[in-house]
Amino acid sequence: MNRKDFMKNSAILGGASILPLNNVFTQNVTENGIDKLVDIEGNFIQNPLPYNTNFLEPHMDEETLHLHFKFHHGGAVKGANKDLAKVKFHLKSGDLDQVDLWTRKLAYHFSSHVLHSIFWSNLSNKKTEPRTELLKQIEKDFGSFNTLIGYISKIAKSVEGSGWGILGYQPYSASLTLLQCENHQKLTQWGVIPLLVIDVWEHAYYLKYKNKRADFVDALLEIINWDNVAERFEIAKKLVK
Ligand code: MN3
Repeated sequence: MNRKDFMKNSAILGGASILPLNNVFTQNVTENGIDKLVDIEGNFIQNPLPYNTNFLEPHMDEETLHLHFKFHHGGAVKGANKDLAKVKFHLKSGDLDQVDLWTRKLAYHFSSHVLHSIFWSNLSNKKTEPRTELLKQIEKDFGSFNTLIGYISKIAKSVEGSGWGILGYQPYSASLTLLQCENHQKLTQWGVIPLLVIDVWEHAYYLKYKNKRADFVDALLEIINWDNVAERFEIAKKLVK
């Protein structure tokens, strides 16, 4: 991102214009302030990782990050494009026999694309903590930052099967809320905008952490980029104004 684009995005972020130029999220925001996940023709696109594949060592090993980004996230993007093409094909042909199948697949693949795109930007290689407006909202909705950490940790570790622990902004109640998402698309609340997502599919940790999902979640919670979560919180509030 060049300086001009950065200033444009910073203007959208309002008070967040003091963010450093190398902030990982500012590389991927659009003029609307949310992640750009489609090209000009509406095809789903995967943005490059905002860091090298060894950036999250030792918390997330390089091989896992490479495989996860390229094949799991990348596969979801390919899948979503195929699903959308199939939906359009069936709508055009007028034969709707298969359209329910591709609609379900699109919900699964595109939700995976959204969550993975947020996930990469949520991580850092150093310890940070929420400040200012985000911290105030956390204290209002959960009591304290420590309580939130305990809550999201429990939610993420105890997902049944594959899924995500998610902190989101719920515009209908103007509050933060947690979701224990199964697969990529189940157990949501309508309207929630994800701010922080923790991938607990086995592909996210099995090479390094084996069966110890809880150890992986504990390690990830040490490297959350709370500045990124705070940016997402500010954008979420602006989007629904
Ligand atoms: Mn994953």
